[in-house]
Order: sequence, then structure tokens, then C-alpha cells
Amino acid sequence: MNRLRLVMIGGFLGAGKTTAISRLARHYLERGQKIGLVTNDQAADLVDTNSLRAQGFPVEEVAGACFCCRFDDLVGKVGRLEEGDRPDVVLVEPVGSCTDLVATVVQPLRDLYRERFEVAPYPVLFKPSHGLRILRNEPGSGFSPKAAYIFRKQLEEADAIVINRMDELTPDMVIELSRLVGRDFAGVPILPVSAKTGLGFDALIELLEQRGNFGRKILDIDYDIYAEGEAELGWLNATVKVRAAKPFDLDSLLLKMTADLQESFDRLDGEVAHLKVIGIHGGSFGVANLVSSDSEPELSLSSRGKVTEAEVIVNARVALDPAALEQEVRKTVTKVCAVQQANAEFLSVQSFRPGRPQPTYRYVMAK
Ligand SMILES: Nc1nc2c(ncn2[C@@H]2O[C@H](COP(=O)(O)OP(=O)(O)OP(=O)(O)O)[C@@H](O)[C@H]2O)c(=O)[nH]1
Ligand SMILES: [Mg+2]
Repeated sequence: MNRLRLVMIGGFLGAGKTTAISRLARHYLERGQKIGLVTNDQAADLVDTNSLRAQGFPVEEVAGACFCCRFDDLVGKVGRLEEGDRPDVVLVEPVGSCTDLVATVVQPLRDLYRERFEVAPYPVLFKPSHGLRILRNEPGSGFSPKAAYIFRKQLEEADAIVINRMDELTPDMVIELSRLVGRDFAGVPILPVSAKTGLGFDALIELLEQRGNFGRKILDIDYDIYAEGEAELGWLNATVKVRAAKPFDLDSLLLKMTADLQESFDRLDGEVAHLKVIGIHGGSFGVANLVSSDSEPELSLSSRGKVTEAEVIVNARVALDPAALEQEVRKTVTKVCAVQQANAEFLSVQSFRPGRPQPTYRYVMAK
């Protein structure tokens, strides 16, 4: 039997991993290949899993800790996909605050499962909104130096740095970004893309098809700084049942929640790493996102529908105390629903700071 091809796409929170994976999945399907997806988060109730499943893809998730700490779970979930209609390619999305993935995921996969998997080169998506400020070393880059450390380490282990959101970058920004990335990560191929429009994806697909000396950049990394940087983020996953007597516009509700939460976090001076909200009703669904405090909330997927009830999932990664984060989410979601004369019932809420990463395996030398 052919080895299964594993494609992992890295990148910071909100860099565009899910959007890119969905585009790549459609590409492989169009080429006649069977695909499977694995998502990952520190907790259950993932916007990404729901969004990708709603788009019709077979998705498994590892929830509760990152791939590096749940390595065997990752392998198990790929196995679950294989039990179904065996995929040719499995696309894997790690948590956006995770790094050291080559030493803890790519290398163990390549070494321990060499008969079963063929691991593709490891590209990392570059997020311009935070990335530009971090590479410029601007004070008040939105995150502390420890979070910026994680951002940089993610790029350092990449086989290629994929500058995303080309559709909205000015030519000056592209020049500056390429210069800064080239300066700090010399010799690493740079691929400019837009996961939204598909620009540059031919080159990304070509990279992913290459075989050879990839996935070998073992980081020199300080786990204390890494753990502290991750723990600066408040993490919240919530599921809310929204019910109203009269039909309401689901997309507008999701956008309003995102915009009002942006205001609440601003007031508390909590930089947003990624806020995403999905609303699902029957077969229709919409997703709203906010990728940094100074960007605009956007509807990335539209439900185009009026509904009287929906299940809404909120995933917020914000530099705030988790208790304050939870309070703001409960308050704002309830208020936005009330304006629509809808009732918001919180079915589950988890808010916490990510714990210290304790990888199952860590290779100190590339095999
Ligand atoms: N304009 C533009 N927006 C993009 C592009 N790629 C992604 N986005 C938007 O950026 C937001 C975040 O994208 P995601 O794909 O969810 O990012 P992610 O890296 O999976 O985020 P996490 O899973 O939370 O780490 C969404 O609103 C996307 O629509 C792009 O190329 N151009
Ligand atoms: Mg994602």
C-alpha cells in the first residue's frame, strides 16, 4: 500500500491555516485524490472543526492539548481517517501558539512511522498584521516579547515562509516584509500567497510535493520563554444556543458579536490574537473573524440566511486574564443576542491559560 502523505501547515494564530488547508483540500479533491483533515486545539468545541466539516470535509480533531503533547492521539486520529475511505493526503493544522513542531511532531512522524507516512515539507504561514510589527521590533507590537519569541521560532523551523494575505498588502508592505523575512531568516524560501484568492498556491503545492531533506530544522529553544509566552494568552471556547421568536440574520449577529467583543477587549487593552465565531443552523453556517485588535472584523464564510435559532461557537485567543475574557464574552454575547430579541444559553464554556508544553517526543537531532 502507498504511504499516506501528511501535510502540516504551521503559522501563528489567525495566520490563515484553516483557510489554506481548505483550499489545498479542494485542490487535492479536484485532482482526484482522497483527503482527510486533522484539527487541533487546547480545548474542545472548535470553530475550525465545525467550519471544515460544514464545508464537507472528513475531519478528525485532537482537542485538549497540542499535537506535540498528544502525539499518539494525532497518529490515532490519522488512523481513524484511514479506517474510512482511506485518504491519499491528510492535512494537519497545529495550534497557532505552538512551535518546536519539527522536533516534536515532524521528526517523530518521519522516524517512527516511516513505513506508513510520507511527511511533506513543512511550510509556515506568515501573518502580516502581527508579523510586520514583530519583525520591525516595534515596541507595543501587540504582544509581549515572549509571545513574539514564539512567532519568530515558528518561522525559524519552516522549510518555507509563506507570506499570506497578499490580496490586501500594498506593494511597499510586500517589499518591506520580504526584506525583513530575508534578513531574519536568511536562505529560507519565501512564498507570497493569498489563501483567500488562491494567488501563489501553485508554488505552495509544488513545494508540498517535494521530497528530500525537509522537516529537519531542530530549534534551539527555551521552553520557559515558550511556555510563558503561550500562557500570556487567555484562551476561551464556548458553545451557545441562540433562540429567538422572530427570524434574525445569522451573519449580522456573528459580525456584531465580533465587533462588540473587539470593543470590549480594546477597553481592557487585551490584544486579540484571533477571535472566531461560527453560527450553525441545519445545513447553513457562517463564520466571523478578527485577527488583531487593529483590524476589521470580517465575515469569512456567509450563511446568507435568516434563522430563529443557531448554535454559536466562540473561540477567543486574547492577551487577557481568562476570567476577564470569559466575563466579557458572556456579557457581550448575551447583549448582542438580546438586541435581536434572542436568548443566549451558554451550553459550555472553557477559559484558561495554556499549560506548559510537555512533548511526548522531542528529537534533538534530525534523522
Ligand atoms: N484578506 C485575506 N484574508 C485571509 C487570508 N487568509 C485567511 N484570511 C482570513 O483570516 C482569518 C483567519 O483565517 P484562518 O484560516 O481561520 O486562520 P488560522 O491560522 O486557521 O487561525 P487559528 O486556527 O485560530 O490559528 C479569516 O477571517 C480568514 O478569512 C488571505 O489570504 N487574505
Ligand atoms: Mg485555524
